[in-house]
Amino acid sequence: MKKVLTVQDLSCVGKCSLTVALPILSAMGLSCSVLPTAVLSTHTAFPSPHIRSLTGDIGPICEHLQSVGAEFDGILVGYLSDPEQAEAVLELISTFDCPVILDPAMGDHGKLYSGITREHVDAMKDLATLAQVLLPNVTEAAMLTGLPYPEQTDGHYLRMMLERLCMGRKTDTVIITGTESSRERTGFVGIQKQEGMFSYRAERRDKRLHGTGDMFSAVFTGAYLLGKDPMEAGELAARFVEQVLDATEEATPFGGSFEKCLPWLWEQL
Ligand code: PXL
Repeated sequence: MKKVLTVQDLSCVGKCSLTVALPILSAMGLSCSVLPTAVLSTHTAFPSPHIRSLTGDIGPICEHLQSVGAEFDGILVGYLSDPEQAEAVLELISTFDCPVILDPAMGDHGKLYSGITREHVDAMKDLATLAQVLLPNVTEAAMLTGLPYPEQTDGHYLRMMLERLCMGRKTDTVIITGTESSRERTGFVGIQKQEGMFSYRAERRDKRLHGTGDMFSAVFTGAYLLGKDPMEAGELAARFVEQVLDATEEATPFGGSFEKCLPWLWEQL
């Protein structure tokens, strides 16, 4: 069984981060361990969540995991609640020598999430150089490259972003998600260092749902660690998100009905 560790927040209500990654990775047949970066009453799209950052706990947790002989085939890193956590995560990455998939969860639709600072963006840039796979949305790709956020994403601009993001010391693959090619079509564009560019397009759903980026990165990580190539893993992740959007009657901050789509996901593997 493939073993994965996922490092991101635990939001009690409002499905995102660990509350979607753990069930998705388990349903895909991976053995999934978790390291919460923070505990929040809700994700930050709800007003004034209670937040307990676990920055000081990441190091001791990591040391103990190492002392009991824990090993992983991959690490999925998602939302961090403060920039100091990036340093603790860098330590963790060097302790467990395995591929890192980074979803640099910092913002969407051209804006940073509430509570995310410029220092946070800089810390995420450092972390990005050590990841094998980067899964930013268009907003996060703009933050990481320092390029302006494009209201309209044209192919040349996305290619420039991909090439810049792929320059990290360890980076092999970058996928930029939520690349709307027209009012009707959305998808992703990717690059793999040796293989070149790839892309995926599908009909755009008229719903904005919180946590779909986290679902994408969880499905991608599961498929990638099970041996699918980045294009196949990305396509499965995108199709899963489409299923979730279709299965969710009302798009609220409480999150999508991804649970209904887990049997479908299992059938695809
Ligand atoms: O889905 C990204 C995400 C994850 N975790 C927390 C968030 C957000 C986005 O707002 O607030 C706590």
